[in-house]
Amino acid sequence: MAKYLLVSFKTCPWVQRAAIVLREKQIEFEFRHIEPDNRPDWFLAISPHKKVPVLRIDDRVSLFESNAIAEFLDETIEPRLHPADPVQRAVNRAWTDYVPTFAHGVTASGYAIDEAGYKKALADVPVAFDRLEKALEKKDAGPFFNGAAYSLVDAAYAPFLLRYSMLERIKPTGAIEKYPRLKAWSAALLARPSTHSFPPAEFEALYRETLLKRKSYISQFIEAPRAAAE
Ligand SMILES: N[C@@H](CCC(=O)N[C@@H](CS)C(=O)NCC(=O)O)C(=O)O
Repeated sequence: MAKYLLVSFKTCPWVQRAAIVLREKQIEFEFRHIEPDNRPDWFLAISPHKKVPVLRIDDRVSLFESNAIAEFLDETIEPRLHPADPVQRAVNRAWTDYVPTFAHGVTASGYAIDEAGYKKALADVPVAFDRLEKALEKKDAGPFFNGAAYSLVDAAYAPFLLRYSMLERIKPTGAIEKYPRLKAWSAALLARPSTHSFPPAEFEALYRETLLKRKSYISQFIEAPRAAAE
């Protein structure tokens, strides 16, 4: 088996997507976290856009872009996560193409710096949710995007549904309640062990730290951790 190194920022959703695919395929890999504000020279030399994730294989080849990494892993290592049927595969790829728009739609509210920006960002959430709800309506019953079989679509959306759930715990909006299929899909993905690169509470604390550091509007609603029992 080849040697895999996944270069990461701890809270990067695109890294998480690649890590999920590695875990779903039970591929052993070294997970190396670097700091966004202090990217080492060895990393800059292997990452054309200076971004994570980079998947380094056998210290020889460096792959970048989470979708390209996921597709490569799916082509080279069993079990195949893409559907066998070419039409279904094309439909799945079309939905992974929608991920960046979905990601922006459901998580931009976390990065808005004032109330007006926050409200504007929230208005995009139902648009993204509605698209996925309709896509899920066309599919078999869950729990996953294609039904019983886990796929690359699940791996691609899970990081953003997780972030949405964390934003909801800071300032609830209830937006997902109108989308029962999406809600059930999100619950299945969040319950899947492969989704998580860190223990969930630890990751939520890290995510909240990034929102506080950015001084985003929503960060004022983060409650200080409760003191231990008096
Ligand atoms: N389209 C890329 C997005 C990767 C990306 O935006 N990574 C962020 C961290 S989450 C990054 O490295 N940002 C650093 C920068 O933009 O300089 C992918 O899917 O891999």
